[in-house]
Amino acid sequence: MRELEQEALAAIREARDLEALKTLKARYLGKRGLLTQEMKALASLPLEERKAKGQALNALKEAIERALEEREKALVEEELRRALERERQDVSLPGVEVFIGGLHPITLMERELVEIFRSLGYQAVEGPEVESEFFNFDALNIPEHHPARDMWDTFWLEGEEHSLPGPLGEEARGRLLLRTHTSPMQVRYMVAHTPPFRIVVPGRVFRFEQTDATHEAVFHQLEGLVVGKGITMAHLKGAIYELAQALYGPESRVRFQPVYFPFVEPGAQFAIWWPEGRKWLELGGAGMVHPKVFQAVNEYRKSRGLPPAYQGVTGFAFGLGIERLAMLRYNIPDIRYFFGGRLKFLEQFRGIL
Ligand code: FA5
Repeated sequence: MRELEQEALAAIREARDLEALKTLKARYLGKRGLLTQEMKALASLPLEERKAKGQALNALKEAIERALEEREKALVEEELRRALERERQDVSLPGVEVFIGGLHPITLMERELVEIFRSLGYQAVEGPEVESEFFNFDALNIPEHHPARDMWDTFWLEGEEHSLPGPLGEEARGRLLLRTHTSPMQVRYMVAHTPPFRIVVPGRVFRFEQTDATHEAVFHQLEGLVVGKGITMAHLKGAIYELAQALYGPESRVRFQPVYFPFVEPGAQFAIWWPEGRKWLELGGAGMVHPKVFQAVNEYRKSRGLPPAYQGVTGFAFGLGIERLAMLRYNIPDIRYFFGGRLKFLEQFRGIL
């Protein structure tokens, strides 16, 4: 029996896991276990011997049970300790950077400009990038074969099968093209609305042009249009002045020089004084809406059964390039970076929202 005891206790102490412990329990205490068999054999012993051996066997059974219990507790604890070790997390480790996108610098600049004009009471609207010849040229007093069309080298769409909705949901007239400026939205907006109003139109425009560090075939403009009774050139200058102040602070100034655009009279090109760089930035064209544009709008409205609405009013319009301002704002030396599709460039604007 001593042997049995020693063997059992040693085996239990060395059991590697709960499974092994279970096997040992069956081996000693199970229905056909070693100890159980010894107990059964008691019946055949003489009384005195039976009593003494019975006590000893009971003591051994208790000892084995206790040993099993202890070992089980130890194994469970061990397993828990190992699990904790395995799943340990070091909260002091530096985090893994999560990629979040950012806004494109042109979008950032565009939003900044729109916000400036919104604060001056302008509403922002958008027009289609595929445009008809009528809105991009004819209605803006640039008829076919007019030399002024050469001011804008155009990407034309091929074929006759395309159709495009006009400002009133009707089919737009004329051949289709990629708009060469945001000015066609002047006509679209006027056809569908009545004055007075103040709008800005941000958007992408296209020109069939050789590119260089300051010229792209795809770029962005912000158009402005204000129409109402008694609107004058002074209001135009005031609007551009407010833009300059908002962009470059109280030291900034504005400059207007006469220039020809078919859809304004008088027409001007304007520049803003950039105090930090100590230079004039040529931003775009502007002027008073040409009577012929109002006339084209009235005629269009009439053909759709709408009253003229553009009589006895005046208006000013401007159109400026957004890339130029973004290049200064973000210190970008070449306009071709914007849409060159290089991640290294774009990643610099990560997280700027
Ligand atoms: C126009 O597009 C006129 N629609 C502006 C206008 C609107 C005049 C309303 C009067 C009334 P222009 O072609 O000059 O004008 O272009 C305006 C501005 O767009 C330019 O001053 C310049 O800042 C920018 N721009 C023109 N061509 C390019 C180009 N290839 N790449 C980048 N920016 C350009």
